[in-house]
Amino acid sequence: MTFDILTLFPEAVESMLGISIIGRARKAGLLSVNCYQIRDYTEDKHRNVDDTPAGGGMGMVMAAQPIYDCYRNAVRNAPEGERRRVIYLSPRGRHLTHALAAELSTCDRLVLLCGHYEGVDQRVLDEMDAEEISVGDYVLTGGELPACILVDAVSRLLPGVLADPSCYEEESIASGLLEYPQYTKPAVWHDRAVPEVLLSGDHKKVDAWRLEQSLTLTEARRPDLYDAYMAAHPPKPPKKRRKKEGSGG
Ligand code: 9D3
Repeated sequence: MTFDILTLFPEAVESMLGISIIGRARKAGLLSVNCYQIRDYTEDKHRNVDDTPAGGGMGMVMAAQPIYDCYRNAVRNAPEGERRRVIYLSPRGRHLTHALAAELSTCDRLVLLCGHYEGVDQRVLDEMDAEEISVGDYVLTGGELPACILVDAVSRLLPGVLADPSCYEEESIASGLLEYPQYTKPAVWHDRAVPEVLLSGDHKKVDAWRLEQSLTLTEARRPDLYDAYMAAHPPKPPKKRRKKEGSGG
């Protein structure tokens, strides 16, 4: 998977994606991140990338030309027929979810455009056939943090990036439930004991406790997830069932 990130702050994006699991995966060649400085593609003598909005109003709008030339350069040597999506990180986009991250993880290349100022000239979004993705309903100052979030969420789903693949099969959001509480040593800290069942060595009991904790937490905090989970995991029918005799009643 290759991520091409078009931004006015390539150093910020590069440093964020150079560390920890993603940094290691890049060094291992499991994915590539290429950051492009949009300002390098201006034809303006002052290297401006923005201009006043057509029709008037507040703020500035990023001009089409530098973004488009930057984009063309990024995909210049891309193989014909690769699975590619162009994404503009935008507060008016479709929300990023685990399901969308999983879908994006099947692509060969994701081109990510980070906006700044009040927005981007609509014509370049149309020309690149960009889809818009948001990371939630709050207002940020630019698309760089959202781009890093997207790269992080997608990359950890790529083969080999996580040490233990069961991490993403059993994990909370992917399973539809919030995660149960975790503990480590010591067994007592500040008068607070690790729940006894976790020290019992009885894996069946531990699993049952964790599921129950997940269900309780999810019901309290995320009734939306809880209802969806219950709809997808109906309680097991009773074992002994008599043969149906008509519709009953
Ligand atoms: C004047 C109206 N503003 C929209 C509420 C314009 C505007 C504000 C902030 C346009 C862009 C931005 C910067 N935000 C992003 O680039 C962004 C974002 C976000 O602010 N919230 C959630 N997801 C995203 S993805 C990109």
